[in-house]
Amino acid sequence: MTPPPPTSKTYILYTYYQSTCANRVVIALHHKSLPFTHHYIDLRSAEHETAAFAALNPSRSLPVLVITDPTTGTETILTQSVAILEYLEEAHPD
Ligand SMILES: N[C@@H](CCC(=O)N[C@@H](CS)C(=O)NCC(=O)O)C(=O)O
Repeated sequence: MTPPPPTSKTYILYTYYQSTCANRVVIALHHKSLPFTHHYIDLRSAEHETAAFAALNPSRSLPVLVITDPTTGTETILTQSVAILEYLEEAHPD
């Protein structure tokens, strides 16, 4: 098994198994061998409509990628699957 590329950043992906938009980000993270944590948001029970989730993404949609850089303590929240894919390609080019 190929070891993951060095990255100091941690990734949390807010996702749901029936979300095709979130699944394209899952595919990209696996393709780039980037470790990440799934945080499931149950679309069928409208968990994405809760105030807690709206605080994370006011558009109340998946996916959301939370990027934490432990060296600076900064946390970046990205939404929109294509924007997330662009970020991953720029941060971790093949
Ligand atoms: N253009 C957005 C679309 C996001 C989107 O519509 N996500 C769906 C899941 S695939 C969602 O969260 N739907 C819940 C809703 O809109 O109520 C993207 O590509 O990320």
